[in-house]
Amino acid sequence: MTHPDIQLDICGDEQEVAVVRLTRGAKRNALSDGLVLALRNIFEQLPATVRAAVIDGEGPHFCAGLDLSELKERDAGAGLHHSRMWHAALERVQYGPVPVVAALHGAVVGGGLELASACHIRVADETTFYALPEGSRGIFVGGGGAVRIPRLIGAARMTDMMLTGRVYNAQDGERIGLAQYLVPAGTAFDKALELAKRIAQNAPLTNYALVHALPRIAEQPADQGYMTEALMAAIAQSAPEAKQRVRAFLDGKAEKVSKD
Ligand code: 1HE
Repeated sequence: MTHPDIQLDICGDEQEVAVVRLTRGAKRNALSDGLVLALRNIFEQLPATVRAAVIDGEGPHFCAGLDLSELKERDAGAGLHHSRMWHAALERVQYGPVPVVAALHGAVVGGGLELASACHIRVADETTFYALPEGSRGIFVGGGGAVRIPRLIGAARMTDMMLTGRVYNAQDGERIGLAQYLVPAGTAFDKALELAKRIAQNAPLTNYALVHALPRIAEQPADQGYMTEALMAAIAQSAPEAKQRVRAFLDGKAEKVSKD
């Protein structure tokens, strides 16, 4: 199922990086229902060669959130299903087959911030700003933001953003944890692609552990978390690839950790 407002490109020497681009710049990449479903579909059907993905937005803004022109009178049941449709799509991003890097610029607002929060790494350029205008539109987050955003910045900051309409700029966004990387204007995509190519070189089982095990371990009570960690560690280190990588280091053939 293709959709005119989203594009998938596969790149890298081994077709290892998927670039998913929102292409609805004229509407600030506002997420219509069809676009949300198409996003889900893309993450459900990534080619087997893909080891990492980048999400990017065309035009001056990453994403203006929910397509407000579709926000019709919904009864409670329809509203519930609409929100659950977003959850299903963003769940495929967060718990899909590969780590996902968001390349942020301009507005990252409402559902756009919810989408960015479902990604594993956020790279923001200096034009980026973050807001949750749901409060001023008389609605609430519905795309998983109430779960994911407090885990990035804490419930108190999210409450402030929604109660007061506070907008965080790129510098402050990086400081409070909305993005892990802050880069010069116009370079977020290049940096995100560089990181995705680097991530794609990791052992697949390590990436799997980071996408699927780590967030669950972080939610577990400590004694269960330690046990899940031990099981995941044992599985990861049993992979032939892990043994080869450790051997390469011991033989002086692998990259050392360097601060430069
Ligand atoms: C839209 C949308 C949209 C722009 N739905 N059409 N999100 C918001 O409340 C954010 C609303 N948008 C904005 O505040 C601004 O558009 C921006 C700061 C993102 C960008 O400003 P600007 O000056 O570059 O663009 P613009 O002139 O406001 O918008 C260009 C066009 O995009 C215009 O349409 P046009 O036909 O007049 O050209 C806008 O109407 C259209 N547009 N944003 C529909 N969001 C799962 S629940 C999630 C809940 C939410 O996400 S609520 C927050 C919604």
